[in-house]
Amino acid sequence: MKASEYDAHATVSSSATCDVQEHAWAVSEPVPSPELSIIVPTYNERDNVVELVRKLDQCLAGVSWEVIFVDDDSSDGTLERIRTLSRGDRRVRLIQRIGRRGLSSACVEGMLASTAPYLAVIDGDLQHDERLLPRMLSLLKQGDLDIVVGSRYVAHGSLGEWDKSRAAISRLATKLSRLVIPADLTDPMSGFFMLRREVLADRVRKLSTIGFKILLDLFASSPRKLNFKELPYQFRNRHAGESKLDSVAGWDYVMLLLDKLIGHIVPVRFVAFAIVGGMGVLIHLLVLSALFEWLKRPFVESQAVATYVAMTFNFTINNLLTYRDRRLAGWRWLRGWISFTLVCSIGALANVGIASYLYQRDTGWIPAAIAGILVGVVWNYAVTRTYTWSKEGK
Ligand SMILES: Nc1nc2c(ncn2[C@@H]2O[C@H](COP(=O)(O)OP(=O)(O)OP(=O)(O)O)[C@@H](O)[C@H]2O)c(=O)[nH]1
Ligand SMILES: [Mg+2]
Repeated sequence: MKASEYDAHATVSSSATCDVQEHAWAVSEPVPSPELSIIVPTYNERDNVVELVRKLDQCLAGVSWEVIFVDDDSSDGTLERIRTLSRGDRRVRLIQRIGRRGLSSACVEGMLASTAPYLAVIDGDLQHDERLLPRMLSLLKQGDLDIVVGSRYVAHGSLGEWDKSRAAISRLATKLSRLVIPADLTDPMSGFFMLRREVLADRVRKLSTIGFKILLDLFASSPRKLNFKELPYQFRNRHAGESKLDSVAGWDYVMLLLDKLIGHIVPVRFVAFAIVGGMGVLIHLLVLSALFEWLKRPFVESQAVATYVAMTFNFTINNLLTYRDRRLAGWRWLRGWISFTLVCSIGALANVGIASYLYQRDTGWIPAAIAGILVGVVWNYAVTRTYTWSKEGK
């Protein structure tokens, strides 16, 4: 970056640094932190990041800003591009997350890594209109608003070239969002907004950070009604690269809504784990009847095969859905499968042990079986959560 740009940068945010300048150790001229951090979640956006920074630079003249890319270990060279940019321009920062996925959690981590009083979130594929950022900032600086949202649904906003089915799905998701946000926000699915730091601080511990919909999460986690304003923008086509929105995004969305509705009573991951477990029982019975009834294999052999098929099914589906943000691949998948089957085998022993104990003490067979199943599911959930899908992603 040119020296003159740094000078402008320092002048704008000098008020934020007066405390630091009083410190005895601040012998050289301190470089003030920016007033606006723009958080960009990225996953395989190699051919978009340079153009995005160029456009930010163009539209944010006179503003003290930085951009924080939060990248989930892209494999297409995005990281190298961002590092190259960052070496030449200290306004460009990078957080690389390993063994993790998720747009919402990436945005939250980016916001927490900044000290700026104003925080914006924008996609990395240039679909959002970055030219709204200066207006968002000046509206927030007036002091009455908590958050300014880029909306595709207010007058003069549009979905761009979305086909009918995608527009219908987005409208349905917007309607469903009313279950958890009473606000008359027209575009809670928007991923483009700017907020004051205090707004994040007030609700950061209540966020679900599941899936793609961080704005909805912020509104639904609010202890009080947020003062917001929506600005229209026209959703553009992707500049380069491919969409990361897959068929499982709908599942994430339902989990986010469920977490907001019942998460304070029971963890939503546990609900998902139990649903998958129920599906596993059906698979078990199907395989068992195929082997034992139709193929006339011995019962013990059929039961053993059915058990391992059901466990593998459960592991695969939980890896794809319940633990989508920590999903395992390659060797880690195999190691995860081994730990999952070991833990679930102990869970099955506990299940049978508890159920037999209760049955022998004249508890009816149905309550005894349910108690056994509950103990087994809770054990399996609690232990695989720690060992199979550990947060550290090891
Ligand atoms: N860090 C991180 N970023 C992600 C992840 N998934 C998507 N992103 C980024 O989030 C932004 C939005 O994702 P897109 O795939 O463009 O989703 P979308 O805009 O709703 O869908 P399209 O209109 O099809 O592009 C992009 O900058 C992605 O690179 C993820 O798991 N981790
Ligand atoms: Mg996009």
